[in-house]
Amino acid sequence: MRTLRQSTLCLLLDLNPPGRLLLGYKKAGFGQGKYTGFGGKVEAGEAVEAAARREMLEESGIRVLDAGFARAGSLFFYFPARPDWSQQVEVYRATAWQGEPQESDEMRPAWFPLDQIPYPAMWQDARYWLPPILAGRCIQAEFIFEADNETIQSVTVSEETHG
Ligand code: 6OG
Repeated sequence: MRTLRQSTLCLLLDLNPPGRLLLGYKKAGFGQGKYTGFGGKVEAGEAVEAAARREMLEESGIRVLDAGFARAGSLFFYFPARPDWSQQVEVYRATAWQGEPQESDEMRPAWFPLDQIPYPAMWQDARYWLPPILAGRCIQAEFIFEADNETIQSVTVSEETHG
């Protein structure tokens, strides 16, 4: 069995009340037409955290700062009908940064108030894992998709235990 492809997802949170989240409208490539966090493949020999920072900078022009940058959990996505889409995604939360969001070839950034997250325009998994992460929890979640590669067939979400 091959090991799962690893990728990253960075959630930039502006904690100034009332709080907002930066998402990107994906203009091309995997997940086109959806709002997602910023991220992508971990390169050979690259630390996962470094990949999360690099992808954030490449896709949004934002440089995340160490203060408030922390892992928020792991998501496992399985697409039985498209095994090449299956991946493990390491999620990071960032609350301090330099720069202004910039549109790139791949993404058009947009801020959303925390009570107006555009779930209908996101991958269907987001409504399961994003709320606990926005609430500050660290989670592990697993999603199996139907043959349409959109509908969720099964979900498990659990809080990560630290030890
Ligand atoms: P690359 O294809 O460039 O990464 N991603 C997913 N996000 C959600 N919410 N659901 C999924 O499956 C996802 N599969 C991947 C990880 C693409 C970016 O999209 C995220 C990366 O940030 C239903 O490796």
